[in-house]
Amino acid sequence: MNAWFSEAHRLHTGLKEFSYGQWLDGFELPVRAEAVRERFLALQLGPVQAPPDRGLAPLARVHAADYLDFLQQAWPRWTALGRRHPALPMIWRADAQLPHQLPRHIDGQLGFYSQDAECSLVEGTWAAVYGSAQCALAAAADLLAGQRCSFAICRPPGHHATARAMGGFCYLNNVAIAAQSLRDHGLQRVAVVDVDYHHGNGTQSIFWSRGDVFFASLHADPHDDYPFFSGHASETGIGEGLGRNLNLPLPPGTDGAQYLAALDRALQAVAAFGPQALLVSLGVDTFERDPISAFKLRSDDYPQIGRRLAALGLPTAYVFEGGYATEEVGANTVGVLQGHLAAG
Ligand code: Q9C
Ligand code: ZN
Repeated sequence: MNAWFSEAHRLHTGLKEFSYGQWLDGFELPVRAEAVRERFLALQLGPVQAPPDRGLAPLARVHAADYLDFLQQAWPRWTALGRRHPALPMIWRADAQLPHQLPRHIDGQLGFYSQDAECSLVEGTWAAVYGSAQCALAAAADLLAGQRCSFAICRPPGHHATARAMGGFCYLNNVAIAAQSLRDHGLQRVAVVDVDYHHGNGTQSIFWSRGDVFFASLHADPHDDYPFFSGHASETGIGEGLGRNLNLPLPPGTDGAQYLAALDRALQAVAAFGPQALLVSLGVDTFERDPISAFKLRSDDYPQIGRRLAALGLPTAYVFEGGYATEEVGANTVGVLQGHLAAG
C-alpha cells in the first residue's frame, strides 16, 4: 500500500501548551510521524511518497474561508507585534449572549478560532498543516484510483478541528477533507471510523447534519477526559444526519477485549449504512503507556483492530491521528495496517 508523508511537518515544532494550570512543551512531537514512517519502511509495506499539491480548494470544502485565511496569517500578524514565541490563545468567547463579531486583534482572533490552549502556532505551522491535509487527499485519491488500502501519515493530526476552530493539536480536519473529497468525486456514501482515544469532535461536528457521511467513534467517556463537551452516546446527529453519528464512550482502564467488543458494535453499524469507502482516524493513544491517556491496550491488540476494519471489505484509507508514546507509536500504528493486510 502507498503511504503519504509531507516533510513540512518538521517545521511545526517548538510547541507549547497550557495544560490545566501547567505550562508544558507539546506532546505532539515531530518524532511521532518520523517513527511511523520508519516503521512502515522497515516492514516494507510499500513506498512512502510526498503528496501531490491539490491546492486550497479541497480544504475550503470543509473549512470556512476566513478560518483558512486566519491560519495562514496568524504567525506574521503575531510576529508583527514583536513576539517570537509560539502563538497561543488566552481568551475565549464562552456562553456569549451577543451575536458574534470577529475581533480585529490577533489575540482576540486566536480565541475566536480555537477551542482550547493546546494548539500553538509557529512559523511553519501553516506549511505543516497544509502538507498534512494533502497527505489525506492523496490517500483518498488512491481509493478513487482503485487501490484497496492507503495510509496518510498526517502530522499535525486533524480530528478535533471543526470547520472554524482548531483544538487538541488539530488545525485542519484531515479525515473530513478526505471524506469530502471522496463525495466530490462521486462516491455517494462514506464512513469514518475514529479509533483515537479522544472523541473526534471536529469530525462529528462537520458531518452532524449530513446523511452521506456516517461517523462512528470509540473514545474516552467525555465525563472523564478531553474534549469533555462532546462524545456522549446520546449524540446521534440531526436532520438528514440523524442516526448517522455513533459514539461509544468507554471507561478509564478499558483493555483490548473491551475495546474490540465495542469496535465490533461500531462496525456492525457501519456495515448497515452501506458505505462505498471507509476512512479510519487512526490514533494509537489508546495504548497502555500513552502519557496523556487512560486506556490499557497492548501492542498486540492493534493488528486485531486492523483485522476487524479489513473485514468490512471496503476500500480503506488510514489517516494518522494521536498517539504520544514515542517509543511505540510506530509499531502500534503500523501494527493496525499489518492486521489489515493480513486479513485482506
Ligand atoms: N496536556 C489527539 O490525540 N489534551 N489530540 C490532553 C495534555 C488532549 C489530543 C492534555 C489533547 C488532544 C489528536
Ligand atoms: Zn487522541
